[in-house]
Amino acid sequence: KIYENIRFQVYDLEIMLLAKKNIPKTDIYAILGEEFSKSRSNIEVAKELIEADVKIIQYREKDKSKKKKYEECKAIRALTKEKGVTFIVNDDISIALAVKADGIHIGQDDMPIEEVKRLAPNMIIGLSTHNESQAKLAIEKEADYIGVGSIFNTTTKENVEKSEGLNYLKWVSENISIPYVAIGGIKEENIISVKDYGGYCFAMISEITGAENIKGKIKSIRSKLR
Ligand code: 3NM
Repeated sequence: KIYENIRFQVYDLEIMLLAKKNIPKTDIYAILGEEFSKSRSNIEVAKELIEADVKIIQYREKDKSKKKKYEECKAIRALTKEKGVTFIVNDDISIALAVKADGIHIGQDDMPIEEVKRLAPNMIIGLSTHNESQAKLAIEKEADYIGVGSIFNTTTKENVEKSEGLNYLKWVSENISIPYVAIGGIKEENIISVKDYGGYCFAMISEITGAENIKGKIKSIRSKLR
Protein backbone atom coordinates (compact mmCIF):
# COMPACT_ATOMS: atom_id res chain seq x y z
CA LYS A 1 0.00 0.00 0.00
CA ILE A 2 2.77 2.42 0.96
CA TYR A 3 4.63 1.45 -2.17
CA GLU A 4 1.50 2.12 -4.24
CA ASN A 5 1.09 5.58 -2.65
CA ILE A 6 4.67 6.52 -3.46
CA ARG A 7 4.17 5.38 -7.02
CA PHE A 8 1.11 7.64 -7.39
CA GLN A 9 2.96 10.58 -5.87
CA VAL A 10 5.82 10.15 -8.31
CA TYR A 11 3.28 9.94 -11.12
CA ASP A 12 1.60 13.20 -9.98
CA LEU A 13 4.97 14.89 -9.80
CA GLU A 14 5.80 13.79 -13.33
CA ILE A 15 2.48 15.13 -14.63
CA MET A 16 3.13 18.43 -12.84
CA LEU A 17 6.61 18.78 -14.30
CA LEU A 18 5.36 17.96 -17.78
CA ALA A 19 2.52 20.46 -17.48
CA LYS A 20 5.02 23.22 -16.78
CA LYS A 21 6.55 22.67 -20.17
CA ASN A 22 3.32 22.72 -22.10
CA ILE A 23 4.03 25.70 -24.34
CA PRO A 24 4.24 24.23 -27.84
CA LYS A 25 7.28 25.20 -29.90
CA THR A 26 6.70 26.69 -33.36
CA ASP A 27 2.97 26.36 -33.03
CA ILE A 28 -0.23 28.23 -32.31
CA TYR A 29 -1.50 29.48 -28.93
CA ALA A 30 -5.18 30.22 -29.52
CA ILE A 31 -7.00 32.81 -27.41
CA LEU A 32 -10.79 32.87 -27.18
CA GLY A 33 -12.68 36.15 -27.18
CA GLU A 34 -16.30 35.98 -28.25
CA GLU A 35 -16.58 39.55 -29.53
CA PHE A 36 -14.08 38.63 -32.25
CA SER A 37 -15.55 35.27 -33.20
CA LYS A 38 -18.28 36.21 -35.68
CA SER A 39 -21.33 35.23 -33.56
CA ARG A 40 -19.91 31.83 -32.69
CA SER A 41 -19.83 31.00 -29.01
CA ASN A 42 -16.54 30.45 -27.17
CA ILE A 43 -17.51 26.82 -26.74
CA GLU A 44 -18.12 26.33 -30.47
CA VAL A 45 -14.79 27.95 -31.26
CA ALA A 46 -13.02 25.84 -28.62
CA LYS A 47 -14.45 22.68 -30.21
CA GLU A 48 -13.14 23.70 -33.61
CA LEU A 49 -9.72 24.50 -32.18
CA ILE A 50 -9.54 21.12 -30.49
CA GLU A 51 -10.62 19.34 -33.68
CA ALA A 52 -7.86 21.23 -35.48
CA ASP A 53 -5.41 19.80 -32.92
CA VAL A 54 -4.47 23.11 -31.29
CA LYS A 55 -2.45 22.24 -28.18
CA ILE A 56 -3.08 25.28 -25.98
CA ILE A 57 -6.16 27.44 -25.55
CA GLN A 58 -6.61 30.53 -23.39
CA TYR A 59 -9.99 31.88 -22.27
CA ARG A 60 -9.95 35.68 -22.26
CA GLU A 61 -13.18 37.56 -21.54
CA LYS A 62 -13.12 40.93 -19.85
CA ASP A 63 -16.77 42.00 -19.70
CA LYS A 64 -18.85 38.89 -19.07
CA SER A 65 -20.33 38.12 -15.67
CA LYS A 66 -18.35 35.89 -13.35
CA LYS A 67 -21.11 33.27 -13.55
CA LYS A 68 -21.02 33.20 -17.35
CA LYS A 69 -17.22 33.03 -17.39
CA TYR A 70 -17.26 30.18 -14.88
CA GLU A 71 -19.83 28.20 -16.89
CA GLU A 72 -17.93 28.64 -20.15
CA CYS A 73 -14.60 27.76 -18.56
CA LYS A 74 -16.08 24.67 -16.94
CA ALA A 75 -17.36 23.45 -20.31
CA ILE A 76 -14.11 24.27 -22.09
CA ARG A 77 -12.09 22.61 -19.33
CA ALA A 78 -14.07 19.38 -19.87
CA LEU A 79 -13.50 19.51 -23.64
CA THR A 80 -9.78 20.29 -23.35
CA LYS A 81 -9.18 17.73 -20.63
CA GLU A 82 -10.68 14.97 -22.72
CA LYS A 83 -8.26 15.70 -25.56
CA GLY A 84 -5.19 16.58 -23.50
CA VAL A 85 -5.24 20.23 -24.58
CA THR A 86 -3.66 22.75 -22.17
CA PHE A 87 -6.24 25.20 -20.85
CA ILE A 88 -5.24 28.61 -19.52
CA VAL A 89 -7.56 31.18 -17.96
CA ASN A 90 -6.77 34.86 -18.35
CA ASP A 91 -6.51 36.96 -15.22
CA ASP A 92 -9.20 35.33 -13.02
CA ILE A 93 -7.49 33.07 -10.49
CA SER A 94 -10.74 32.03 -8.77
CA ILE A 95 -12.17 30.67 -12.03
CA ALA A 96 -8.87 29.02 -12.97
CA LEU A 97 -8.85 27.21 -9.61
CA ALA A 98 -12.55 26.36 -9.64
CA VAL A 99 -12.46 24.65 -13.04
CA LYS A 100 -8.99 23.14 -12.48
CA ALA A 101 -7.42 24.87 -15.44
CA ASP A 102 -3.81 23.98 -16.29
CA GLY A 103 -2.72 27.55 -15.94
CA ILE A 104 -3.37 31.22 -15.52
CA HIS A 105 -2.17 34.14 -17.61
CA ILE A 106 -1.70 37.51 -15.96
CA GLY A 107 -0.80 40.99 -17.14
CA GLN A 108 1.43 43.65 -15.61
CA ASP A 109 -1.56 45.24 -13.86
CA ASP A 110 -3.10 42.04 -12.51
CA MET A 111 -2.47 40.39 -9.15
CA PRO A 112 1.29 40.09 -8.42
CA ILE A 113 2.82 36.86 -9.66
CA GLU A 114 4.06 35.84 -6.20
CA GLU A 115 0.45 35.89 -4.93
CA VAL A 116 -0.76 33.91 -7.94
CA LYS A 117 1.97 31.34 -7.33
CA ARG A 118 1.00 31.08 -3.70
CA LEU A 119 -2.67 30.53 -4.54
CA ALA A 120 -2.02 28.16 -7.43
CA PRO A 121 1.37 26.50 -6.82
CA ASN A 122 0.85 23.76 -9.38
CA MET A 123 -0.43 25.87 -12.24
CA ILE A 124 1.42 27.09 -15.29
CA ILE A 125 1.80 30.84 -14.83
CA GLY A 126 2.18 33.11 -17.83
CA LEU A 127 2.99 36.80 -17.55
CA SER A 128 2.62 39.43 -20.30
CA THR A 129 5.77 41.48 -20.83
CA HIS A 130 6.48 44.42 -23.11
CA ASN A 131 10.13 45.24 -22.52
CA GLU A 132 13.45 43.83 -21.32
CA SER A 133 13.12 44.86 -17.70
CA GLN A 134 9.67 43.26 -17.40
CA ALA A 135 11.06 40.06 -18.94
CA LYS A 136 14.00 39.97 -16.52
CA LEU A 137 11.64 40.50 -13.59
CA ALA A 138 9.35 37.71 -14.85
CA ILE A 139 12.33 35.32 -14.78
CA GLU A 140 13.28 36.46 -11.31
CA LYS A 141 9.72 35.83 -10.12
CA GLU A 142 9.74 32.42 -11.80
CA ALA A 143 7.01 32.80 -14.40
CA ASP A 144 6.65 29.58 -16.42
CA TYR A 145 6.40 31.48 -19.69
CA ILE A 146 6.14 35.08 -20.81
CA GLY A 147 3.96 36.84 -23.35
CA VAL A 148 6.01 39.07 -25.65
CA GLY A 149 4.21 41.94 -27.30
CA SER A 150 2.72 43.76 -28.82
CA ILE A 151 4.61 42.58 -31.90
CA PHE A 152 2.49 44.61 -34.35
CA ASN A 153 -0.36 47.10 -33.99
CA THR A 154 -3.58 45.50 -32.82
CA THR A 155 -7.11 46.76 -32.37
CA THR A 156 -8.13 43.72 -30.33
CA LYS A 157 -6.80 45.05 -27.03
CA GLU A 158 -7.24 48.62 -25.89
CA ASN A 159 -4.35 50.54 -24.32
CA VAL A 160 -1.67 48.01 -25.20
CA GLU A 161 1.61 48.94 -23.56
CA LYS A 162 4.15 50.18 -26.11
CA SER A 163 6.78 47.69 -27.17
CA GLU A 164 9.72 47.48 -29.55
CA GLY A 165 7.82 44.68 -31.25
CA LEU A 166 9.99 42.40 -33.38
CA ASN A 167 13.18 43.85 -31.88
CA TYR A 168 11.98 43.06 -28.38
CA LEU A 169 11.12 39.55 -29.55
CA LYS A 170 14.61 39.14 -30.97
CA TRP A 171 16.14 40.20 -27.66
CA VAL A 172 13.92 37.68 -25.81
CA SER A 173 14.91 34.88 -28.18
CA GLU A 174 18.59 35.58 -27.48
CA ASN A 175 18.41 36.22 -23.75
CA ILE A 176 15.51 34.39 -22.17
CA SER A 177 15.58 30.68 -21.47
CA ILE A 178 11.93 30.00 -20.53
CA PRO A 179 9.22 29.51 -23.18
CA TYR A 180 7.81 32.72 -24.66
CA VAL A 181 4.71 33.50 -26.65
CA ALA A 182 4.65 36.32 -29.21
CA ILE A 183 1.38 38.26 -29.33
CA GLY A 184 -0.27 41.29 -30.88
CA GLY A 185 -1.37 41.73 -34.48
CA ILE A 186 -0.01 38.36 -35.59
CA LYS A 187 -1.65 37.16 -38.83
CA GLU A 188 -1.05 34.43 -41.35
CA GLU A 189 0.50 37.02 -43.67
CA ASN A 190 3.13 38.26 -41.16
CA ILE A 191 3.80 35.13 -39.11
CA ILE A 192 6.96 34.25 -41.03
CA SER A 193 8.61 37.50 -39.97
CA VAL A 194 7.70 36.71 -36.34
CA LYS A 195 9.30 33.30 -36.75
CA ASP A 196 12.37 34.86 -38.36
CA TYR A 197 12.80 37.18 -35.38
CA GLY A 198 12.96 34.21 -33.03
CA GLY A 199 9.28 33.37 -32.46
CA TYR A 200 8.85 30.26 -30.32
CA CYS A 201 5.05 30.11 -29.95
CA PHE A 202 2.49 32.38 -31.63
CA ALA A 203 -0.61 33.74 -29.87
CA MET A 204 -3.51 35.03 -31.91
CA ILE A 205 -7.03 36.20 -31.14
CA SER A 206 -8.71 37.86 -34.13
CA GLU A 207 -6.83 36.00 -36.88
CA ILE A 208 -8.07 32.65 -35.64
CA THR A 209 -11.35 33.18 -33.79
CA GLY A 210 -12.45 35.62 -36.50
CA ALA A 211 -11.61 33.33 -39.43
CA GLU A 212 -14.56 32.14 -41.56
CA ASN A 213 -13.06 28.68 -41.55
CA ILE A 214 -11.12 28.17 -38.34
CA LYS A 215 -9.75 24.72 -39.16
CA GLY A 216 -8.69 25.85 -42.63
CA LYS A 217 -6.97 28.90 -41.13
CA ILE A 218 -5.01 26.80 -38.64
CA LYS A 219 -3.93 24.37 -41.32
CA SER A 220 -2.79 27.18 -43.53
CA ILE A 221 -0.87 28.98 -40.73
CA ARG A 222 0.84 25.74 -39.77
CA SER A 223 1.90 25.08 -43.32
CA LYS A 224 3.67 28.48 -43.21
CA LEU A 225 5.38 27.68 -39.89
CA ARG A 226 6.72 24.32 -41.00
N1 3NM B 1 -2.06 41.18 -25.33
P1 3NM B 1 -4.77 39.94 -31.83
S1 3NM B 1 -1.68 42.27 -27.56
C1 3NM B 1 -4.32 40.19 -25.50
O1 3NM B 1 0.88 43.04 -26.12
C2 3NM B 1 -3.19 40.94 -26.07
O2 3NM B 1 0.47 41.84 -24.38
C3 3NM B 1 -1.16 41.89 -26.01
O3 3NM B 1 -4.99 40.14 -30.27
C4 3NM B 1 0.15 42.30 -25.46
O4 3NM B 1 -4.13 38.63 -32.05
C5 3NM B 1 -3.14 41.48 -27.34
O5 3NM B 1 -6.19 39.94 -32.39
C6 3NM B 1 -4.20 41.36 -28.39
O6 3NM B 1 -3.98 41.11 -32.32
C7 3NM B 1 -3.92 40.26 -29.37
